[in-house]
Amino acid sequence: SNSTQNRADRLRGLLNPCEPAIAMSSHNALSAKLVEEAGFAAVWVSGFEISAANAVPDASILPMSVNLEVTRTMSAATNLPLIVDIDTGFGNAVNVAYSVPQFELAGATAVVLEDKVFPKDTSLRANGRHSLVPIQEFQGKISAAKSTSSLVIIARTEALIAGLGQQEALRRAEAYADAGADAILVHSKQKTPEEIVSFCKAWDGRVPLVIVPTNYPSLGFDEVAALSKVGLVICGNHGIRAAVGGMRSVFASIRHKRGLHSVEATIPSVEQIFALQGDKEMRLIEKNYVR
Ligand code: SPV
Ligand code: MG
Repeated sequence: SNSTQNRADRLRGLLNPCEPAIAMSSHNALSAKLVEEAGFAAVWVSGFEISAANAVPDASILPMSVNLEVTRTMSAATNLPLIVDIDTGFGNAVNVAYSVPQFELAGATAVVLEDKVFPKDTSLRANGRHSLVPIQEFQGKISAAKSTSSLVIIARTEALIAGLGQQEALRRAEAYADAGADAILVHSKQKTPEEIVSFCKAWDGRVPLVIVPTNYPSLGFDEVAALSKVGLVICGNHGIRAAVGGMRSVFASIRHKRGLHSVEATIPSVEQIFALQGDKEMRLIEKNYVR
């Protein structure tokens, strides 16, 4: 079955520090289907990607309803666990107690809640606004998420992003695990893996870690597995970057070669898009029921 509980149980089983699961980013139902087709274990419902797909910055600008609708359509289109980025939870613990059950109803499997102040700024931007809420306040938000849903709750600390150092990152990660988080996402924007590797080595393993190696792509999945601390690796924004790269090159070619001939053999056929849309299934319904 494909129920929320079923996907949550599957995801808990996947969070194995000896063999980390890999989630691929996505911003709509079609890209989520491509994540599934490629064989990834889970879909990362990226706030950055959904913002980018709407041509706005990743800074608490879109209303929650947009992310909810993306989650709903993905849940209908795929069988994979959906790890949904809910940023700060759209406010304080009261907002979390409202938003998390909404994402559960929409088909989320896990939510990732980060310790930034609302409205958040995106993590990877140089000189971004990275104020964090106090530890106790964030523990309250984790408890609110746990007590209002049966989702996998992943608590994310931005302590390294904010430049507060490993001790503060560890202090926060421990406090969030103690508040009931099922896993801890620790984010880094260093261009090399040392900061994250050092954090992983210092982590006592009370819950699995989650990492997003966008800025330190030299850290391969096998090296992550060898650390025995990380249960999930998130590929943070490769769906939208692939989409932008693909469209740019096809659009430029059509403009400059003055016709569609230059790209026809290199892009997916219309039939391939039909297949992703579930056209075959619809034809069957048509045959059986349309009179
Ligand atoms: C996202 O993909 O929305 C993330 C990861 O939260 S990052 O953009 O690196 O903060
Ligand atoms: Mg995000």
